[in-house]
Amino acid sequence: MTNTGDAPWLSVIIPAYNEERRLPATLDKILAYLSDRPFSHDVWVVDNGSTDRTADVVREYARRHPSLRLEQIAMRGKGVAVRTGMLRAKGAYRFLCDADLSMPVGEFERFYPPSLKDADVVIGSREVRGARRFDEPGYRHLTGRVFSLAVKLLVMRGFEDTQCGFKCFRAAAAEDLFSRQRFNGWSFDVEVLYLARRRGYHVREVPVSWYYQSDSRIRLAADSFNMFADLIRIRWFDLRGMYARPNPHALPDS
Ligand SMILES: Nc1nc2c(ncn2[C@@H]2O[C@H](COP(=O)(O)OP(=O)(O)O)[C@@H](O)[C@H]2O)c(=O)[nH]1
Ligand SMILES: [Mg+2]
Repeated sequence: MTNTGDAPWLSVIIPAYNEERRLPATLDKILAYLSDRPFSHDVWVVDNGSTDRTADVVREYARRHPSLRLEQIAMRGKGVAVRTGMLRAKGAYRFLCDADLSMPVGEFERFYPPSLKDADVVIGSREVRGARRFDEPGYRHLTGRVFSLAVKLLVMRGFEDTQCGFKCFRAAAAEDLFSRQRFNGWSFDVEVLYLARRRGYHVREVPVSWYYQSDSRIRLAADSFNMFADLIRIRWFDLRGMYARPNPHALPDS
């Protein structure tokens, strides 16, 4: 079933930066999977600043798949791309999915009803019991664990893996959280989860089977430094009352 104007049940949001190579396989799997589901859906690819054929790939697929949309914005960063998708999409559930689809698409259903009925936010985790990781180089896992420790020390306890690229939000939670969060880059996940806690949403971590994909968009040294700085900014922003009301600039100009 495809969406014909009314809000779909599920909106899938895929941030994409120079993903012409990884996107086709991902779109094939997701679109095939969704077309067999009993619920309505749409899929949003949010491209900001790709210098390859990412947008053309999406346009080609959209000709055959009316549920697929291309959203293009000028500002760089995964955070602003995800925020734009989360606030523009209308799905009752809004599902973030990285362009490299590093988890079997069949595991999508762990993130929404009937699997999980009363969670507002469901996040994939590569660290909780039942999770499996494949092919990940030791240094990447270690970097992830160090970041996770920094999150615990500087921001909040209780999450083993804030950075997994699969997260699902009930519509009201998506709108509330993404209209408040500020980061445009990689650390938006931590900020959103901090706000989710702070605002009393029911957050669940579910295990995923995660397959490491080389060819990351992360520049490990430079991005790690910025991400640590952002962790400190979260508490500072909160102290200054910046999360008390929606950010008037949450949606960038197209
Ligand atoms: N739209 C957009 N997406 C981005 C940007 N940076 C990263 N992404 C996307 O974020 C997701 C995760 O990136 P990836 O390179 O797989 O990171 P890793 O899995 O943590 O190594 C992918 O879907 C990327 O295309 C950006 O600046 N804009
Ligand atoms: Mg990845």
